[in-house]
Amino acid sequence: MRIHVAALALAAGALLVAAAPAQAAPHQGGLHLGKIQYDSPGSDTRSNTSLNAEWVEIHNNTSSAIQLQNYKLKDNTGYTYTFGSYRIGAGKTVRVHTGRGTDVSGHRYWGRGSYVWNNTSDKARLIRPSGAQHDSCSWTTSNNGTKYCH
Ligand SMILES: [Ca+2]
Repeated sequence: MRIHVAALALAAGALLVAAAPAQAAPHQGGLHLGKIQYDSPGSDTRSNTSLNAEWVEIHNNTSSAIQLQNYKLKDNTGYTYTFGSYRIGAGKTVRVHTGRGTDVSGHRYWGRGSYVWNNTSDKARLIRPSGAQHDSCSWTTSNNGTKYCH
């Protein structure tokens, strides 16, 4: 009888553990990779407009501003974008475009002359100034050009 009760308690515990991630699903929380438009719409002409339509968003889901200086974005090949001084406000998003442009609030420009994020499959990594990986997000062609990371 006792064993039976213990087994039930274990089963109930397992259910609780299984249920927990679903409640936290909408956002991973903290600072994280958000939406990624890895396939610039239309043909890949390498025009600056097309390059800038390829981007990665980083979302600050915390209740405080975060200084992103020396945070890095990195692809599978090892291409790296390093943030200069940029304070991302609480609940704010910054979009890092592949091409050239003038940095403004909410938009940073990598300054590349060619695409960085592979259309077939790739993985974006957000690296802390210490070099530790903070977040990552990968995709394949099945994501139809835009990946929503948590
Ligand atoms: Ca691309």
